[in-house]
Amino acid sequence: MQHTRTLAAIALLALATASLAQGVETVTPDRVRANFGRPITLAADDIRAFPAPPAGFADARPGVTAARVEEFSYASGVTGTRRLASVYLPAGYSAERHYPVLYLLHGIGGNQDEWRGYVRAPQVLDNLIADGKALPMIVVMPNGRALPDDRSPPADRVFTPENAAGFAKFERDLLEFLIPAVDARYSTLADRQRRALAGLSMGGGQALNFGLAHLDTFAWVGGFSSAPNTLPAAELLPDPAAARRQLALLYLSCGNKDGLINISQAVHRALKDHEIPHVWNVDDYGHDRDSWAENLFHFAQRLFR
Ligand code: FER
Repeated sequence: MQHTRTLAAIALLALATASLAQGVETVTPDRVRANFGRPITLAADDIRAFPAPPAGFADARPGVTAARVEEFSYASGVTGTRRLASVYLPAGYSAERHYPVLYLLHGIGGNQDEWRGYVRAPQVLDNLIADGKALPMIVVMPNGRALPDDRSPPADRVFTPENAAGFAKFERDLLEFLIPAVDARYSTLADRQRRALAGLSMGGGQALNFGLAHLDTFAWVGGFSSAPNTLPAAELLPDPAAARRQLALLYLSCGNKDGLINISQAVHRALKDHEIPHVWNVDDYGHDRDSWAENLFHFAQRLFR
């Protein structure tokens, strides 16, 4: 009897841990397929908030000095390892000046190179900064999978509870280890008004979950095509008045051909219900890099103003 009860308790605990580990539900290939395949219902306000960026906005432009993107490593007490981040230092970076910092988080299969290589974030930012449309800023692109082995998994192991759990564990890694290490190494403006957190897909869910839970650390938060790791609205916004008071910018975007749009729609609707000002930009893409590059273009221009 005791034995049966103990086993039942262990099973329950294992279930609870597995679902808590990624915030909402256990990741399995079937669930993921179902999530991407959900029917898309668009509301009247699910529309573009801004005109599309000019052609070439994410290409290296003659005459625009490219930023330096360097590899940064830090000791993590979460994983017990040294972990890597790609750090964008804007053209003309000087230790005599201090810069605001954007933390930019990748998707479920990516790593610290996804924003740099796949999305071409450095080119987007170089062009905006050269044109005076974005303020010079440091952009930290970490590895958001806080596991001892944080390499991008092979294709057949991307959508597993183990991989997804690493993304939840990144909350403490970011707050307790990465941010202090960045502020120690670089010439940062180390206060909430000068610190932003944004991400794409799995990283969008992380940015919303961690950013809204730590408004004392981040005043600027962006979720692009946020994944089902995004917490339910009631958990994301336990204190709507505090969010209203403390957020400098909350930015949500998704493509109207992305099967995950219902996640962002639910957050947008809750924000509307609570009268929390935010940007809601729905473009014509699917779950694509084009949407992420364009939304970085729109988001970066509005940061730290
Ligand atoms: C899911 C579907 C997609 C999920 C995560 C994703 C947590 C992430 C996709 C991405 O990062 O591109 O059901 O569950």
